[in-house]
Amino acid sequence: MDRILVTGGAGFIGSNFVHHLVEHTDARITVLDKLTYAATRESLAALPTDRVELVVGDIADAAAVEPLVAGQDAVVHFAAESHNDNSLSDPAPFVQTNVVGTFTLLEAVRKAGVRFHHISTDEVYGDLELDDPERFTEATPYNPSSPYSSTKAGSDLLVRAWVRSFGVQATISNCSNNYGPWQHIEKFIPRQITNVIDGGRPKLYGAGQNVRDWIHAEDHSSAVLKILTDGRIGETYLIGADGEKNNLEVVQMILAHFGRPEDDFDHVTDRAGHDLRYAIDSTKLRTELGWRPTFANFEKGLADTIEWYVEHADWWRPHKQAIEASYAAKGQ
Ligand code: NAD
Ligand code: TDX
Repeated sequence: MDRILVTGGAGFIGSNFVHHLVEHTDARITVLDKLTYAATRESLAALPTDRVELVVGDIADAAAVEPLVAGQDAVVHFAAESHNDNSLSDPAPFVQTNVVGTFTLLEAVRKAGVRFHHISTDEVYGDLELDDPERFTEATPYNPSSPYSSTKAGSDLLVRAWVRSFGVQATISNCSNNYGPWQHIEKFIPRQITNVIDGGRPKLYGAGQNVRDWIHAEDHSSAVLKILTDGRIGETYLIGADGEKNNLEVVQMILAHFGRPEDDFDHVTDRAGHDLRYAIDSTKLRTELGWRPTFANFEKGLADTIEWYVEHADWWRPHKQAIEASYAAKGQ
């Protein structure tokens, strides 16, 4: 694949993926990104301009999307509204970007006959009990809880229908919670790291017993590239790195890193409809495609990420106060 279009490539995971492509392939990469509040041009700034081009545009704008898609060997689709809490305050952009945007891209790849990989989330499967011995697999029924996850579920189903009805050459991956550099500070791990750096206290929703299955964004990227090159058309692959931790454990790891007492955090108002536990069984990806994560040690990956936020305070600090004010207005 010589030419790859990456939608949402100026966001957290998309930009990590663009870095991964530059390092591990010879492809020329076009990033299509609307540059919403969640995007950052800085994340792409160090990349060679003869390999990576940024086009500012909306994935739901067919007139902008179709000519861009037509010249590509593949489209890897990360662009989305991605934050559950925002989807509870205002679901409209989630429906527009995640559903209508994905539909617009599918029509473009259908017309141009271009390979498509759709990035999705484990949240489409709903949640698990804390003591459930089962984890999510590709056969788990869809049962999304939030406006965000329901729009991601809707977009996955559109992709499946376009494969079956129109023969679109597509694959889907559903990944667990990512952490790593360039994650927006509205999200759990960077919010707590930056609270502590600035001398504040982490904010735990409810009792902090909710479990997330953490994977480093670099491991997500290597899995997506593997599926793009070796995955079977029409298939879904779950991506996860056996990283289950409850939120309290993660907060206490962050506090310990800074030498702060383990109870130096606040309990705040819980998220409405808060999913209890996500957990991924990635056997299919590992056995069929031979993929393995490289960040096997979460504590080490988290420590690297904390140091990254310490070193990149110029990037996040200008936005910190406004984000905390909007959480505080909701009692969070
Ligand atoms: P993000 O919010 O950090 O970045 C999203 C990017 O998409 C931003 O650069 C934004 O400007 C762009 N975008 C938004 N609307 C757009 C539009 N209409 N047209 C063009 N660009 C638009 O998100 P993220 O955390 O990097 O997530 C990327 C993808 O991975 C999403 O599809 C998300 O559902 C999925 N995912 C995320 C996680 C996670 O833990 N963050 C886990 C599994 C799957
Ligand atoms: O301040 C907080 N305190 C807190 O306890 C925040 C922001 C979150 N939380 C909790 C809620 C969740 O249990 O931490 C957990 C993680 O929260 P988020 O970072 O908002 O992630 P989550 O809702 O799990 O969704 C993420 O993973 C799946 C991504 O945002 C999605 O895009 C992805 O699909």
